[in-house]
Amino acid sequence: MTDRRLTALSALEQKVLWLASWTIHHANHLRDSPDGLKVGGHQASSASLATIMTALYFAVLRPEDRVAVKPHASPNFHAIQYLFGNQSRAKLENFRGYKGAQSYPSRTKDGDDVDFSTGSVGLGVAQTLFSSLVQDYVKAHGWAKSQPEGRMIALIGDAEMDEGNIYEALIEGWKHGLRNTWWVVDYNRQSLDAVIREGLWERFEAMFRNFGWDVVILKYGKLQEAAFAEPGGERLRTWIDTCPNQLFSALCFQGGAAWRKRLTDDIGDQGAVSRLIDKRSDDELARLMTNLGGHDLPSLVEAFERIDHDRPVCFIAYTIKGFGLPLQGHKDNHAGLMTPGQMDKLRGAMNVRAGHEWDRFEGLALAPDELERFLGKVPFARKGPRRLTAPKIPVPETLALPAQAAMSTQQGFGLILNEIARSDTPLADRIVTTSPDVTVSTNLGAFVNRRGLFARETLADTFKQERIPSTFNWDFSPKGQHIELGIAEMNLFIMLSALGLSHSIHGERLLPVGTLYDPFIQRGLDALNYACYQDARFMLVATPSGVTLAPEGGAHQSIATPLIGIAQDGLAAFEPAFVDELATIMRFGFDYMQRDGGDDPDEANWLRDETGGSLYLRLSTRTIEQPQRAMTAELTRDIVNGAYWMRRPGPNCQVVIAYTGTVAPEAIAAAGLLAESHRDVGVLAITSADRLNAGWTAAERARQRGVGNAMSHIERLIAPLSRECGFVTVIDGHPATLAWIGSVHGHRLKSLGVEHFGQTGTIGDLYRHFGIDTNAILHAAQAVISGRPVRYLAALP
Ligand SMILES: Cc1ncc(C[n+]2csc(CCOP(=O)(O)OP(=O)(O)O)c2C)c(N)n1
Ligand SMILES: [Mg+2]
Repeated sequence: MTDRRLTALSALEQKVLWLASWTIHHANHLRDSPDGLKVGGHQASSASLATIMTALYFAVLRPEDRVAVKPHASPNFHAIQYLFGNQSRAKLENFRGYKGAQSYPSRTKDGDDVDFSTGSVGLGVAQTLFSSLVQDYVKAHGWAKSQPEGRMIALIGDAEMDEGNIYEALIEGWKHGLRNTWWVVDYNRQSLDAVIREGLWERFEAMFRNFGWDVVILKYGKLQEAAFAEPGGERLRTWIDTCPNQLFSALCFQGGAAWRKRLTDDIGDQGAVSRLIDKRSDDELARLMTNLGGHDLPSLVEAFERIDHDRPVCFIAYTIKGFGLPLQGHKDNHAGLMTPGQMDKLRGAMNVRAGHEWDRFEGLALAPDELERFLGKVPFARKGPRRLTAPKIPVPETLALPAQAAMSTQQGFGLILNEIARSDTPLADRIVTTSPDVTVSTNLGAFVNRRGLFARETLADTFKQERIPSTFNWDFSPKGQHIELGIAEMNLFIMLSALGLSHSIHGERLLPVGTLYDPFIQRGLDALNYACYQDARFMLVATPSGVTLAPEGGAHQSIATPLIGIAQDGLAAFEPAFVDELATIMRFGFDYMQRDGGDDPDEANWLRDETGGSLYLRLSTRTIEQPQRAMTAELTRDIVNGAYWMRRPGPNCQVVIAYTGTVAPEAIAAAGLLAESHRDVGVLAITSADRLNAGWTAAERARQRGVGNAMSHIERLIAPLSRECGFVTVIDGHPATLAWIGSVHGHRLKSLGVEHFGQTGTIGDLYRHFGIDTNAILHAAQAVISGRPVRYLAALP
């Protein structure tokens, strides 16, 4: 590296460390913080990565590269963007404040070009891997020709490597021939609570090599390398190599005199090495001992630039947590904060005048115009903001509906996708399906038969070649449109997150459809939440669900997922009962996924209909009779908004049965029986408790803020009912999903659903057991109707 480059990079490294520290200090001590909350976890963690991030952002990265930054290094990231002119002083001053720079880099909430959000450790790491696989997918399909291949880079805390989802991703990456992925482990040997186990790097090294990764260990800086070449240097190296993590950290904290004492005690009577130690001042000795690979700009830049292949690389970079700050190395430093006195000292050491703390080039050895020129030439920033866009893929007015008298929604899903797969449309070409080893059992088989599996290299189905009859054609090719995953559900969600950001990261729109068994949403829930937080766009199809899967296994029954569907931000949840509803919802979904999420949703469109989002369809394997009806514009709109009258209540309606999903036959049968004793019974088909509920709360908030005429879909639907009318709700899921409807206009309501799971049996057995069958609905109706008794009641089990 030339001297000029090194001088500029060193100046910027100093500035990153300063600005990040000042940002945190400002948030803690200089901003009004009535709740007294302090910024913990950032100071030491950021300092640990300051050199590595300087090397990457100011020297190594290219505009097409994408980075997931360790959550607590977000002050470094914002400081770097500030130096590039992409982040404002106001946002830095308001770090962690309302609409200020975010604690953890956020794609959706930060405005300074964050590539991947981080926060829940481990997820951003895996996201880089899947994003690289998606880049391969896009390239293999002949798209994004003008966009150079980027490297997907994760900056990882060493304790973050404890997260299991990283290893699940590693396996998946190996299966798919992962390329262009760099993981840089900030090996500071400290976590939140403690100093980590000895020798962990050896396990990491062996494991990564095992999975075909190149491993680069950055242990010593240039100063150390030079000292090792001096007489006695080898002895010093051996001492460093065998020094326990705890002791090394403690000495880093204590500084030069402590290093001298310890080294002299341990190896100081050995001639040459004594001279090596003695000829250095305390400061020089401390600088030498803390000159680890991860804090040495020339070593880092060289190591990164030496990579001349596209195989994945793991860099294990030795660092010191809190490097360059008075809390460096202390085992309690995770939440450590610098005192105003310490900050003054740092300010002095960095030549920053009071009142000039935010000046970009204050106190640096290099002239501002020279640094400005250097920054102007930094490759990473040459193209400006790096977010890409992609046009919308047209979605036909309607999706072809399978014509079968009786079907399950799961079966219908497979048939609808099959029809799309047969069509020669951009919609069909841009759909990419993926599933964690449940492709066939969630009915994706027909789509995969037509559109093939994706792999960078063609691989024919041996069974087909051998002419062994099989329902499924398992051919892999670069043009395939199904990405087969192993069982790990976390991988499904992070894959959907990566596929669902393709328009923004790779400049090519994909319409991802992922399937899994409904209960296993809970296995991957944090990753699903992460995908939503990043505003990735996908259609999640979960089937089978509830206790309706009956004999298939009590362990697989899902109860909580309808509530997840309501509560998960960024995800519009639907649970259709009939396949024509499903086709309507999927049609809406492919459009909704592509709507522009640029703005925050406001009170008027709380349903995010303008901003769009992802979808969750909870489907079932239960075959039920399909209604023969025309899909009118009104019905379409109501299905999308969350509910419609399956049987419109008359003027004397005393009871409404509101159902969701696969219990439709029970609800309709109960209404039929009730009609014999009670007039005008209504049946409300709820296709989305989520959207219905969101609309209601949004309208209420709007009214509270003065929009007097705001009215939601559910309010409008039930407005004609008298206050005396009772409600029975029923769902194969937690009864709280629909219970809130009683509060909309103050109706008496009984909510039926499932609260315990694990029992197997036929659907009839289980509906009776859990009290969601026709008889249970009649009992509940009896409880909410005043007056005449309900006929046909049998005893409940
Ligand atoms: C899934 C998850 N669990 C726990 C946390 C809380 N947490 C944040 S950072 C951290 C320790 C991180 O240690 P390391 O990855 O080594 O980074 P360092 O602090 O050394 O920079 C923990 C436990 C989190 N952010 N995400
Ligand atoms: Mg650490």
